[in-house]
Amino acid sequence: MGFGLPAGIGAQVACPDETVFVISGDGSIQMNSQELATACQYGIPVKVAILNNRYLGMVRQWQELFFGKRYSQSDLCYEPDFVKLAEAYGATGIRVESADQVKAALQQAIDTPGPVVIEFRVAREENVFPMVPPGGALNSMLGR
Ligand SMILES: Cc1ncc(C[n+]2csc(CCOP(=O)(O)OP(=O)(O)O)c2C)c(N)n1
Ligand SMILES: [Mg+2]
Repeated sequence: MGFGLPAGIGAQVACPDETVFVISGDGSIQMNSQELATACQYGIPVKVAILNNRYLGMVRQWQELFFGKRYSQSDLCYEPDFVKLAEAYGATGIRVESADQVKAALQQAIDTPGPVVIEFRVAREENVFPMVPPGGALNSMLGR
């Protein structure tokens, strides 16, 4: 968590002729979102796609499946407005709220010079599989 944006900035500097996308969760991007300042300061046109479920989703999924849905410290419903956050740094912010907006938003990000943040609002409680239960070995993996 937090590695994506600085790594994407580095990749974009190393490959100035490529389009570089960072794909990040909403929790993860907040661990280094201040690096949008670096991208803006040095004109590094990295594109950031945030998959925003307003949870530390991996933690929430464990709490749902193994701890009786007792959500603790995983609810991120008090988050910044990521479009405004991007704009506050001088980047471009785009919000996607439905599947039919995805393609146009990606094209807009590619066509826009400079750093761009796209916030994809996704289903809050979608799960990700396969996963290994707490204390389990790989042969007890769920959702294979
Ligand atoms: C620095 C760091 N802290 C904690 C973790 C443990 N961890 C793994 S995924 C996760 C939640 C990630 O939340 P988010 O970025 O919103 O992605 P989501 O799972 O919701 O898609 C956490 C806390 C980690 N991998 N790295
Ligand atoms: Mg999340």
